[in-house]
Amino acid sequence: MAVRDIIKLPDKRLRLVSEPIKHIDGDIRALVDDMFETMYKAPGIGLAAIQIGIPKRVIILDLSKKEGDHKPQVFINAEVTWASSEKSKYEEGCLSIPEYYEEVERPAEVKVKYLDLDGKAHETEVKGLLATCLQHEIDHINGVLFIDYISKLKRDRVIKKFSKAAKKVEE
Ligand code: GNR
Ligand code: NI
Repeated sequence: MAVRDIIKLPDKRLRLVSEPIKHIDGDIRALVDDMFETMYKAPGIGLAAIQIGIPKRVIILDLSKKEGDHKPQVFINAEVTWASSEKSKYEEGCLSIPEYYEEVERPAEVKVKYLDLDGKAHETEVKGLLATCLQHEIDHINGVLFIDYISKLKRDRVIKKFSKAAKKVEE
């Protein structure tokens, strides 16, 4: 188990479309373990494998509120199969865009098809924070970021800020 580095804006790998998992083997289980360790340390409530530089369709979530009371969830090859026309707004953040928060409007309810870590198929209808987070993570595995839904002015501003910060580190 290991904490991995989380890649940040403007890293181009955040725009990759991640590859489906063909076999859930020991390598995938080890990846999931590292992802949980990385997410809990950050701390965050969700993580997609691409955020640690691995372009595979693996998502983890833990929406439990109390510290120490973990409710880990794993979604392999997740896809949205239905979205409500009703929308909901939530102030989102992203570990790959640290300390930046903006309100995002998304479908209030979605149906999501995925495999669990045993390779068993599920289809679940979700709403609330779970719906928001799952959509945020499924976007990651499709190369989409929450800033893609805000105004171009705000998006350009945040990209510029992170690009400057990255240049400073290079110097
Ligand atoms: O930790 C996270 N919090 C969060 C808050 C609102 C909407 C989405 C999220 S996901 C984020 C972790 C992350 O970047 N996952 O990709
Ligand atoms: Ni994110």
